[in-house]
Amino acid sequence: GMQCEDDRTGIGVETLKRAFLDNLFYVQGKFPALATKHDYYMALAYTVRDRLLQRWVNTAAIYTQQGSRTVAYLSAEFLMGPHLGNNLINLGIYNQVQQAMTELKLDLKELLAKEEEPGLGNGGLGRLAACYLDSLASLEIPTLGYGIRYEFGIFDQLIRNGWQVEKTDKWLRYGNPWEIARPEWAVSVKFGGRTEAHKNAQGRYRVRWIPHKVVLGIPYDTPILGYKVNTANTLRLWKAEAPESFDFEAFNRGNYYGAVDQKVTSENLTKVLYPNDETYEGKQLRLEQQYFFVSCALQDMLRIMLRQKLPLEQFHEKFAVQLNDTHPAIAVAELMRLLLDEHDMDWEPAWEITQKTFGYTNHTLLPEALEKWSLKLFSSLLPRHLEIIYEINWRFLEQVRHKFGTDEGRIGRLSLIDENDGKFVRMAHLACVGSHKINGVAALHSELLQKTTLLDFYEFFPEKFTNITNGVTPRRWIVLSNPKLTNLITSCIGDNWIKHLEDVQRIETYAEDPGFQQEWQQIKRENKVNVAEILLDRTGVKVDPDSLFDIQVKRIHQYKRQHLNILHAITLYNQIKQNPNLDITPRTLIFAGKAAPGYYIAKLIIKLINSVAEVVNKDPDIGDRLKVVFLPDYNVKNSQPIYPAADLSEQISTAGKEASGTGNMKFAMNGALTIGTLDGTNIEIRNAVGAENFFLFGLTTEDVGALRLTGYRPREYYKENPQLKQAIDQIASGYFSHGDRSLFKPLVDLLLDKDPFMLMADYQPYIDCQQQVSQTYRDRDRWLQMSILNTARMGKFSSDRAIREYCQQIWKVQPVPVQLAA
Ligand code: 26W
Repeated sequence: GMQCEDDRTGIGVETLKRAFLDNLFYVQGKFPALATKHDYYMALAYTVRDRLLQRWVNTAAIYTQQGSRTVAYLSAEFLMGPHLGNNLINLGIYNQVQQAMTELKLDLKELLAKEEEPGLGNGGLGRLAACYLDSLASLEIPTLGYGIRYEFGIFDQLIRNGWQVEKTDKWLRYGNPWEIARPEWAVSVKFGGRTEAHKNAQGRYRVRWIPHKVVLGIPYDTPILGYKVNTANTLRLWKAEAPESFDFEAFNRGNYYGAVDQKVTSENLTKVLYPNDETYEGKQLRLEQQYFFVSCALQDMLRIMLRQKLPLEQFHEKFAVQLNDTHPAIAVAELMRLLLDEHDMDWEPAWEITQKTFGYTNHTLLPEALEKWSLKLFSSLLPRHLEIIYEINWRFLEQVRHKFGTDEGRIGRLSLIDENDGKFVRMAHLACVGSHKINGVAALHSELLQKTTLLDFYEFFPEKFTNITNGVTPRRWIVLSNPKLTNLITSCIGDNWIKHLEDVQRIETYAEDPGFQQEWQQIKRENKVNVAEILLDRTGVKVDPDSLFDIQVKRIHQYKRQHLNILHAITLYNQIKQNPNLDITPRTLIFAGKAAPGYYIAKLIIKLINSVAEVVNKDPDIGDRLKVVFLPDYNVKNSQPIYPAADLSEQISTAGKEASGTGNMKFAMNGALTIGTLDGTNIEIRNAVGAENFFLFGLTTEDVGALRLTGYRPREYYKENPQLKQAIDQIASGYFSHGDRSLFKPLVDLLLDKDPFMLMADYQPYIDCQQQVSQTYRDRDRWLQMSILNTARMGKFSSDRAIREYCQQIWKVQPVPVQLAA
């Protein structure tokens, strides 16, 4: 009846209260006297989910009716972050829900904090996928995100005695109200075994794959609502299960324990996210995960086509499939296999469809990140795919010979098979050959791809290459994270900027307005007080909200140079110690980020940060002039208050190493000034905000290359620079490690002998630039004007702009507006 419908869709405060109490009773099985905070969170989540479902079902109905062209975004990682707050923003009901909770004597903030975030990603690449899903829905583009439903996402980080300790992330422990299992759409995925030839009905040779094992893929769907539209797209994540028939009946008759064993092995497939960032490991399970979700996704797309009665020859017209790095690149061979072996297509049309279907985004130039699989492993797991890859390679190299003649050097460099040192399948090469477009994620990165890593491919098919500079969603990274700044901006220029971030430029006229500056400063201060409370609560360190908040938050990696930042901290410390009355600009240095569990030097850098923090923070000579804090367990939830509280954003990677960076955008949008190198998107941010509003330092990519060639001698910088020498000597002598000289020796030796990321060369320019930062911060009006101009000029870095470019340049897909059925 009417009453029931209204309770599940209505957005008035009274309706929301009634619906919330109804869900508490009928879903959680609790009445208020017995309910925990978590019960209240669940009741609210289900109340919000009801409102999403109305839009989700309508969206699905319209896409099915219209047979809409659809983007399929294939990614091994989706770092979504908490759903509740974001859904409240996108539904436009944040304020009503806040009031409803207040009237029920509950605190919305506390309930939001109860959500366990789905940390199904490592860092930049996974979070980019999440921002892109938000923008795709907000731009009303039909989209399916396909990935893996890891039972354990990225580990939780504890800090014990200054060291990182990893704990498994049990995010599903208390249930996940945002997903709906769809076992009716399960698919089978084969592994191992052998192939054999047979003839089809027309007497043509075909190949049959007789697998060693079969695993079931069960899809779990999460609705992805756009901002103030009715579009709710789907994130479809696959869980591996043992097929009942396979293990319990035929295969293991009479062997109950063997059968259970089989089940455990199958379910291990989607058990855990690999926590490596930017370092490839040739682990069998990782290749199994990649093939599993890719096969599930492509079979799902074929099912959708068959249901919509579309001929498979139109696959590339129905779906634009994007490969998020090479992790899903096996899709090129799998689509070929499905079309050839399972749908009886011939090679030429299947190959044309395949190339027209895929686009490939590259996210890294680091050689240690490029995926390659040994032929031994590959052939034992995916024997049919290896045959297909050989055939693709043979035909491709024929074309290369046709264009360039027999240039064996070039052919060896382009081959899908690496034969330099053992034999490997090169996944980036498979992705390049199997796609019609290849893009980098920032202007510099795309240029370097064409000039270095993918030069031979660029020379062979230059028309495939393009750049699409990354972006982030202003809904999560401004509206949800920084409500106070959102209100100030909206009170000046209305709220159109939330959908069209270019419009935020209109606040430029207030950049020198004293009243506006005053409010801007007040908001930044309140955001800093908030983070000061979090730091006190999580680390016990008390910081001064009036000090300059200097923040570096990101995965810990040598190329990102957190240790350069620490050398600056030590330098400031020494300057104060040498001159106890020194009138310096007080600073709080905040660090956060996880190290890959097997990355020894990164873990040592965490220990160094905490060791320096311990000495600096308890030294009475230092007082409030310098504090160093490491905030444990950096994740999406913990990061949201951080960006709005920053005065200074540290983006100090060695030039040429950071493909794009996206944290750099989140900081600048929230009014932080950047100290950074000419790397990744820093370059474009600086061009947008103006060179006079950006603190630039350091070697350029060209300088780095030239210095390497002429022979880089890091120890010379150390010998010739007394401040640098003092800092390094202190680390080496045990000054920060209770006299232990061995602790940091590996790091010190690395810096003085090899210094692969050129900290020694960039040290003095960095220190000088930081001095400029300190000077500028003392000029309050100047700093505020710079801060306002940074926010005002960041419009380009909305993921909406990036997604519009993908739609036009790569996917050729149009919006499909959704109306709600009455
Ligand atoms: C196979 C091991 C492995 C795992 C993850 C290699 C590489 C990765 C990712 C590609 C690492 C990653 O997240 N790269 C980051 O992608 C962001 C989004 O484009 C960029 O902003 C970052 O600069 C880039 O480091």
